[in-house]
Amino acid sequence: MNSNATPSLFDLSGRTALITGSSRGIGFALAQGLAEAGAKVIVNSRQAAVVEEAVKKLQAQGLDAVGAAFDVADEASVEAAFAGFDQQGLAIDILINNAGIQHRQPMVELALADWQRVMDTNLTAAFLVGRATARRMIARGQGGKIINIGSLTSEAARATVAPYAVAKGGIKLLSKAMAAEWAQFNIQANSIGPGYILTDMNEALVNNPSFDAWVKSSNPAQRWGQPEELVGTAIYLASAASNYVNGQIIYVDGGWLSVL
Ligand code: GCO
Repeated sequence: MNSNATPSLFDLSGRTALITGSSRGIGFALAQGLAEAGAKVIVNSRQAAVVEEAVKKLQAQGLDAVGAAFDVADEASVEAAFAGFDQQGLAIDILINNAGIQHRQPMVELALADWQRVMDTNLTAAFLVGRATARRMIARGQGGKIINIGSLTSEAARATVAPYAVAKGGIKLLSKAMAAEWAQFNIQANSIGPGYILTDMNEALVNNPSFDAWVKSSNPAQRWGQPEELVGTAIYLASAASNYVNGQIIYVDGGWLSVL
């Protein structure tokens, strides 16, 4: 491949990307990374104020960013948001289902409401937003990219995070289900499985010396990952470079799942 071909392969210019839960952490890093690769990015969170703050940060860097505050776990909120995109002429070419929450508690103590809240945000939301996105991609006849954010717990469970792990296991299979139904419409749906990443959600773990030591001794890189280290894989799965890749999960975990 000549050197002139590579930049267009990963270039996201002219594409519009919705990244759910992108006011901070992994979502914000992915929004920034896709914008730097040329995409127009739609920043999402439930709260308008944090969305606006994140959009301003990206715009201050000269990046093409707009905001959309809606609750990804609420069907009516999702449908209203997409009706708004339709009215604004915002056609989503790339969806990253990133929104997620964590709840750490032994199952025998876990309330059904907490189980349901995690499942609603970490799994059902990806279905709701994915469905709204795919309906429009299919209607437009141009296909597109869906990236669902999984976890190491898409592959193996850790005690006290059952609803999170079950949801993330579901995310892995949801990408495969999306591929099964939507590949014929030139939609590629894949997952990214981050390892232990330095984010607000994991602050309590980072600050726990024994947990911190466990993370560093459990992956051959012997360190936590940075949110920005997920951007390259996201650009790959969001770009023409992955047009024949579907239903896969790529673990960005320092080698954690590959070694005993
Ligand atoms: C936990 C963490 C993990 C990480 C990540 C690992 O409590 O174990 O929150 O769930 O966030 O998902 O891949």
